[in-house]
Amino acid sequence: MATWAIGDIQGCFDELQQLLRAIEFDPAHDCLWFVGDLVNRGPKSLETLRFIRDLADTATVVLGNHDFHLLAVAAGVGRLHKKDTLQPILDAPDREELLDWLRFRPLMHYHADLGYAMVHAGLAPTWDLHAALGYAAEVESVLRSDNASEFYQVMYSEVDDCWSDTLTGNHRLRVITDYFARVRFCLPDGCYSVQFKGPPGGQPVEYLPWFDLPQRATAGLPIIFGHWSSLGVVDNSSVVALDTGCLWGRQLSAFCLDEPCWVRIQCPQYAK
Ligand SMILES: [Mn+2]
Repeated sequence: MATWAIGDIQGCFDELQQLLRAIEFDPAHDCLWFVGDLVNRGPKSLETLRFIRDLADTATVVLGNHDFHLLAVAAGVGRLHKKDTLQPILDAPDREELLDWLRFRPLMHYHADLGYAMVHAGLAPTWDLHAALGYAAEVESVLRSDNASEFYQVMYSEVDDCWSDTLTGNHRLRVITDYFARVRFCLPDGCYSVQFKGPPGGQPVEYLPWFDLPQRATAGLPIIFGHWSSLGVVDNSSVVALDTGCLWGRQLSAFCLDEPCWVRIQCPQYAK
């Protein structure tokens, strides 16, 4: 029995299967955690979504920004971008079952026995575990409600912002979602920017990776995350970065939570 966390798949279904063979995944005994962005940009988003949905309780998934984008497009709110590869899902006979399953996934997962939390992108530095799970639940309840479309309409505003517990309504939901599903860099006061997407070093000096902020309230809790494919390997007692850029021709990674170790496979077919 093992629990493995797996990086951003983004429709790279064949590489996921190769990785599962490499870790000798046994669905009868093992569990998989997925950091989100199951779909988009890669060639087999529909196959990926069906496969992970069919894993049922064997798989734990948190939502990433590409998963949110799929939900918004399917709801008629978001528009497909040139590089999106979501059309086969939108055309699938089982699309409603797949989308319903997806919108019931959480934004954050925490497992007390294993001692790990998982998010797609990051957390606000002032949130402790309890607060973060509560803020995630606020967005989750809207995604699962009839009001999800209103939220999708505000979700895309690519503006920098700051968490405050006084935020209300859709603004509050968007800021919460930005931390969980989009954040990379923050200022020392915890405000975030969604403008800088490269590796640390290319951002203005006053910005830090969210996990490096001093006095981060979750500093004692190991956090697994994806989203930041240009980050490079980060594996310390505090955070484990799992997006190792399969979609960009680098690697798809699995990290074993029981006795920390890595398995990676190469994705050379996507290098251009
Ligand atoms: Mn992402």
